[in-house]
Amino acid sequence: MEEMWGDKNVSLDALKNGKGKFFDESNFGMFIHWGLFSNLGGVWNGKTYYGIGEWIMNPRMAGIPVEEYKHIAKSFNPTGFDAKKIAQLAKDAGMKYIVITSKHHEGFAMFDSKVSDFNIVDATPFGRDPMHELADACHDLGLGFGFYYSHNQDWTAPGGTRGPEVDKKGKKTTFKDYFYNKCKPQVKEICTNYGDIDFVWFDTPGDMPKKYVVELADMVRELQPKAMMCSRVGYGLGDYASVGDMEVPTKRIEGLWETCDTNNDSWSYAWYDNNFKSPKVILGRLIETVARGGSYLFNVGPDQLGIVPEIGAEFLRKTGKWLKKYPQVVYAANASPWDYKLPWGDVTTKDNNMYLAVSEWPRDGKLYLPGLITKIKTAKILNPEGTDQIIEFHQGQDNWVTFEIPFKAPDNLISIIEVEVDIHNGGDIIA
Ligand code: H79
Repeated sequence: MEEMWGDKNVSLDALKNGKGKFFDESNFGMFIHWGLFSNLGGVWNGKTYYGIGEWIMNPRMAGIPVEEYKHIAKSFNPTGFDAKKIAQLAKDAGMKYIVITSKHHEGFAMFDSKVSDFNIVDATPFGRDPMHELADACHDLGLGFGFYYSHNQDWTAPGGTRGPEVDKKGKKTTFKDYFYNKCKPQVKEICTNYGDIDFVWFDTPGDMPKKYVVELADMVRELQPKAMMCSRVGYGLGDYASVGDMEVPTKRIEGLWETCDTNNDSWSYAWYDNNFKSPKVILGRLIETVARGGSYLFNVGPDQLGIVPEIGAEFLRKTGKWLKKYPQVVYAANASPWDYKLPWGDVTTKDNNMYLAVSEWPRDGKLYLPGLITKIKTAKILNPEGTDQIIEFHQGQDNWVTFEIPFKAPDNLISIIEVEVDIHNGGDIIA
């Protein structure tokens, strides 16, 4: 099956007509993978399966039969789920929006669905609609909110891609049955029952027939005209491009785009996975994404009780503390003049400033910038807790710039040098 990722040919309308403004300026959001698979946490019948946890049902992992998988719902009781706490975590991390899995490939609806009773309200002892609670919490904190919905794959619904081929009565089903009996009506539910939503995030369109993709996209447009739709809906539709899973592009990409990344090695919770990205790594990947012109959607995986693992949560709070010190480096910031990462870090721009985000602070007291044509006015190390430090620089004939910097890194995560240049002089900035 062909995965239609990295489809960069989406419409630029949302960039031009203002609909994409919030997305364009946010640059940092929270992705949440939470579903029935979270109740397993990577374990089936006492055996641990390593890999991405939300794929545990797949034959390449545990290969769980549909009826046995459905049975997992009976013990799914995430009483630790606290929507306000999760929304507050996103806010503390400096994230501007949340996108959560309303239905992943497993086919389990994490919302109150009248379309299929394989949902969190009807099939579990929990009996609450956590999507409603999270939508409200985001609204209260001024965060954007949206849903992930796997529209093509459905491993438990008859006719869904990689799903059962026959219905309960043994009658042969087709993708069309799944589309009209489940997919489209459920997407209608998530686009109707949760007020205005900001994102609709489809995934893995594969070889889903175009007519269904168009029909679905048209319905989303009609029901949620302000929602930003991700390009993984398929066929070049959508308002912004989504590059490959966990991919930080190495070259600039024009237009609105996002990369999704995760805080450890899985999207959904896996008990053994403590390989959490540190605040420095998160910030480095966020800044690199913004420097290539994109937005960074960073995932957490709440566990079987609905709780975000604490190590990852703590790393996110530390990330947010740094962003509070240097918000201008990320929010509404634009791409680097350089089309690539530099040896010591990366560059974002805003107004007439370039922000040199130095993660590998040079030990020899000199920091180089290659091929800068436009003249530098001032350069200073930002020190939000004290006085900014003006630094000396030399802009040579060959356009190389040398900054004289202190031997010790000013910030133990990523240090920021603000360089004022005449970005809008109409001429070239770099050689
Ligand atoms: O939701 C997350 C993933 O579950 C979803 N996209 C992100 C956002 C996704 N769908 N498909 N894929 C990712 C790629 C699937 C990779 C696989 Fe495998 C390779 C599936 C089977 C072979 C990984 C390795 C899972 C099982 C073995």
